Amino acid sequence: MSVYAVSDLHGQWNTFEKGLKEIGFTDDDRLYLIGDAIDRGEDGIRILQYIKDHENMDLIIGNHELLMLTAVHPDGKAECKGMNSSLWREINGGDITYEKYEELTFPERKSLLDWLNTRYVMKTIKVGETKFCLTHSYYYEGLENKKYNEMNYEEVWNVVWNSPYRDDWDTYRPDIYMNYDYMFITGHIPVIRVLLNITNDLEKSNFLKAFRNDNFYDIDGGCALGHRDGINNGALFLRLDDLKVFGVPLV
Ligand SMILES: [Mn+2]
Repeated sequence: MSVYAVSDLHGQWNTFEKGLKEIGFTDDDRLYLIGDAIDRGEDGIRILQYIKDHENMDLIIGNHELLMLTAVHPDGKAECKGMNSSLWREINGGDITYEKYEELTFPERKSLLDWLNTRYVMKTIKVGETKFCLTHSYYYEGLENKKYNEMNYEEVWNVVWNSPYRDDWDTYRPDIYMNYDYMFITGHIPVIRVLLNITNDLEKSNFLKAFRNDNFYDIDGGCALGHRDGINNGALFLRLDDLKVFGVPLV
């Protein structure tokens, strides 16, 4: 049995499905999707449903799931008037996700929301001798292993939006976690963007590979960018048992 992590699939169902085949994923393995299953691409709801329906898969909340949960009606009605509805649908590519969500039956919507509300925001797991902290983006001591509905909005917001690798934000500090005992697995900022900040050279940045800095991994392969000429993006599956990375180009 192996444990895998992937992040930021952003509605790219075909790439997700291809990745599961390429890693040879079986019912004995485990998979964590570290946030941003939805938006920009069209099949985010399908990805969420698939993860929900598999006991050996789980989702960690990302900023796009936070946007959705604070945009749609909390009771599962087909209504999108929550505080983040325009931020979600107009700015962050949530329109296509809401369209698909609306097509679900009321019980399906309700059950999907109940499930999302009880997902973890930062999850710690031990694989072999290594302690991993799975978080969409940021780390706050003491917020490990809390579910979305056990945290307040600001706490969740800080974990899923702040980033040590976003050079235009106050939280930019790539060495911030080195004193912690975890191996951090995150997404949120496409690796190509992190590398461009460092190298300022597209040729040296344009690989479908994970980014590692000591005990910090970024496995956002840039599905959010979609198909773009000259950009090698896709999904990055990381096997936690041996830290092997499987790059799956966008289908
Ligand atoms: Mn994100």
